[in-house]
Amino acid sequence: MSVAIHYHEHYPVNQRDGMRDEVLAGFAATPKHTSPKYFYDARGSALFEIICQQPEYYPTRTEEAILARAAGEIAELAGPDAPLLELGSGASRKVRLLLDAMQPCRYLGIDISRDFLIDSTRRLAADYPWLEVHAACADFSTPLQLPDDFAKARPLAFFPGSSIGNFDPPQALAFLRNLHGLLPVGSGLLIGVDLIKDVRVLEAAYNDEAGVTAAFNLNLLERIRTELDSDVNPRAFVHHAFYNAAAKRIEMHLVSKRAQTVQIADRCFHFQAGESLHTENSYKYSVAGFRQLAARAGFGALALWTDPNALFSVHYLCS
Ligand code: AVJ
Repeated sequence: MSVAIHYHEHYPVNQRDGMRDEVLAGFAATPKHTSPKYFYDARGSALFEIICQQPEYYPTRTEEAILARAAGEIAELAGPDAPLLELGSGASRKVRLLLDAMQPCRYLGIDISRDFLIDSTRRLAADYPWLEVHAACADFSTPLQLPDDFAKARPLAFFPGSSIGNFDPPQALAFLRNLHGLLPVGSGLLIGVDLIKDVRVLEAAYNDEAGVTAAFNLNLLERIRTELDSDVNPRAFVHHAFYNAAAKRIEMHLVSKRAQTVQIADRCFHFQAGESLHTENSYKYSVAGFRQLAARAGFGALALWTDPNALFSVHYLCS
């Protein structure tokens, strides 16, 4: 059976040119860095789903347990007619808990990984025949736009998984302000935010025994090699992830095993032995710290849920 979804094209058409320019600029900078949004090609999105199942990676199962417990309350806060909007929908698994509780008429999934997005929203449409399913491919580092049906109807926006943690605090503020401007007064933002905790628990989550996070990190180089005409060899780098307590963030790096020169699109970049490419930040917040940030973007705090071990938080904010 083929199921119809409504697809909205938002992503700049020259996706690959954008990636090439950004990757070249990041490799030319000191220290070298890349944006975590480039992790999510088809293989990267699939690896991320496997990370979510690792015993050390507590955020996914903890957020799911919180949502399972809070879904009824969330549905009441959102009201009976709110369409549901999901930012960074990925495999669209967690949102099923909200769909079951809210039974909205319309759902819009937004994600940067287009083929993955289309697959998962098709599956959603097949499993929820009463639901009008929309999909839009978009990059959250540029201002978002919403289709009229959603922007005007006081939607509930759902931003799960602590994806907000990928932004540094000024970017997170800009993102929340943009969202606040898009959501009419009276609409809600349900957002999952990872909490500051014991450094051993944090570091284990980004250094799983099975090596899936390492493979996810190294896949970025494989993507650069195949999509950007590069000779970079992922095996010449090692995964390194640690908690930077002063900055309240997990940092992921790819460390060069030896001195080497990497070519990308006719440009050469030199790595010293032990030099790193900084590939991701994942910021952690206290409840109060995140509420402060949200307040500066114009959001009020309506409700909050955490788990018994205070690993993860889900905030219901109002616009
Ligand atoms: C999707 C950004 C929330 O920061 O935990 C998981 C990505 N990176 N393991 C996170 C990620 C390495 C994840 N976010």
